[in-house]
Amino acid sequence: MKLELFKYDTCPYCRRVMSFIEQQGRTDIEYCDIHASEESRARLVEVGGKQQVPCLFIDGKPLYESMDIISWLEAHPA
Ligand SMILES: N[C@@H](CCC(=O)N[C@@H](CS)C(=O)NCC(=O)O)C(=O)O
Repeated sequence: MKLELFKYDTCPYCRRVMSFIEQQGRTDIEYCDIHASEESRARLVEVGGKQQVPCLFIDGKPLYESMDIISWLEAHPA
């Protein structure tokens, strides 16, 4: 399963998700920083329909909302 987290580092909701990922110790998530990469920002808007972060792409399917992302990660450990 391919997991990509669209984020930027000063976003508190992104930090919440990233802290959870660190706590879980999982390394199967690729980070896509929408402030560092115009390609990532454009892909988020194109696929997700909006620029809101955090957004977890699960095999290319977008999941928004930090608490929903955390719940999904909790239910699907690496
Ligand atoms: N309820 C959302 C809030 C996310 C949110 O407000 N993200 C901000 C950045 S900190 C954002 O992307 N704002 C721009 C937008 O919504 O287009 C969550 O918990 O993930």
